[in-house]
Amino acid sequence: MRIIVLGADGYLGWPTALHLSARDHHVVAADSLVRRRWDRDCGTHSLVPIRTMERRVARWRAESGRDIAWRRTDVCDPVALRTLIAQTEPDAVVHFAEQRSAPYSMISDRHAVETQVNNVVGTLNLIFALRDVAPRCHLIKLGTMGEYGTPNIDIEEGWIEIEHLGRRDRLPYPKQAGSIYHLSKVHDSHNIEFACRAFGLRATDLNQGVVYGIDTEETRLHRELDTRFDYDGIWGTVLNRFCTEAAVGHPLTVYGEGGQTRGFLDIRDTVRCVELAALHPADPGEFRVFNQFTQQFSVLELAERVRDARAALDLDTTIEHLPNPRVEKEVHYYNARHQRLLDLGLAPHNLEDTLIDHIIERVERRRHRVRRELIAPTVTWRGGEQRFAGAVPSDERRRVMRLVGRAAARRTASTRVG
Ligand code: NAD
Ligand code: USQ
Repeated sequence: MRIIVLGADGYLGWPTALHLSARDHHVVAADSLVRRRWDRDCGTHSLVPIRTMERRVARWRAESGRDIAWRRTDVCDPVALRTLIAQTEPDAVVHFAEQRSAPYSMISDRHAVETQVNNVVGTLNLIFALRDVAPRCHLIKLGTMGEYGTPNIDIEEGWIEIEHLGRRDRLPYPKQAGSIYHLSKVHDSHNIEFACRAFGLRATDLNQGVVYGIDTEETRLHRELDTRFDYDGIWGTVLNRFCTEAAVGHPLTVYGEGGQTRGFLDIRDTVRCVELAALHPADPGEFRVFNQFTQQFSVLELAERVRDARAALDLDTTIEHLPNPRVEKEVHYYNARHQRLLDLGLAPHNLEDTLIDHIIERVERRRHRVRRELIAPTVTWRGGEQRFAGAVPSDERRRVMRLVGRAAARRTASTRVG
């Protein structure tokens, strides 16, 4: 198949491009490299050094004898995106190219707007480019389990049968996202579902859980093929953070009670899920949703898994319950279906202590690069991030942000009293 991977410089996009190329698909890798800029703006960095895209594809050619075509492209540039699609004539486009951090989207109004514009506009550009240039192409879109929130009923795969006042229908599953970022994914899903109905596009929305892991079969071939690994309070996801914290002797940072339950998957399963979706395309006009995760855990369970894996090696790890910087339920019901990718042949890598040990061991080799001051969460849902340089370009702005922060704190206090 001819497959475009959008967001190919990212944590998941790069290993996916390699995985598809290794299986003889013709891969075009595209990215605007904006994530490297966001890292500079936030003062964050990938723990594992990542090479330029030019270097990565050259190394892949040297190791595998296969070509990945690299095209620097911003999906928010409609002309560039159309040109890429017209020149490639893809069978599938895998769309990873979004701002994907919930804390980043909550730093300030500017970051909220930037997140939703980047994500929603990019996806709209893609929808219209496909309609006009490649209407039979299969759109494989990375969504998120966080679109559903944590309802007190079972979570279905995208659609739910509802009986209301004696009538029945199959309707999109209700969404209750937990951040401005997660909401951008809800808006994308609605826009894509409409495009399938209105334009006859074929799409698979992969509602993915939280990913963990540091490498895949292909990235292991050479250190120049490494993918990025985030551990800081803005970009790091929970299990990768806990493994980093354990590696440097930092307490594991459980937010609040830690009963927050989510779907999780190994990065090796991400790349396989995308391949399975590509090999089994949606029908024309079909908007298909797969819940892409393999196991559910609470945050506290994960911390305990990491602590126990360390204890087995006679190493002490402490768990610290921090005040939760987010607004989210800390104890709740959670049961989400995730059958459809298993039906297509996914053989999950369940979380093993050996994998936790492997991530920690890889981090330990880079422990000199861990900047401990980046570990604490700095963005709160109610008050944003007052210390963030990008959010405070002027003294006046700094003053306003301080006031906003204080007002949010007062509101929270009075809500508690009330
Ligand atoms: P990442 O930040 O590592 O990679 C995203 C890539 O997209 C970056 O390289 C960035 O430069 C690029 N990008 C962003 N906006 C772009 C634009 N306008 N044009 C071109 N390129 C652009 O993120 P990731 O962890 O690899 O996540 C990839 C996708 O998977 C995201 O859509 C994310 O929402 C989704 N997802 C990730 C996780 C996870 O745990 N990492 C879980 C569920 C869903
Ligand atoms: N958490 C902690 N301690 C930490 C970090 C996080 O307790 O040090 C908690 C959070 O409060 C939250 C849970 O762990 O309850 C998950 O947080 P996360 O940062 O690992 O994941 P999240 O913000 O939901 O976002 C990540 C990716 C995002 C993707 C999402 C999948 O960054 O792109 O969409 O996972 S899901 O969670 O299923 O929506």
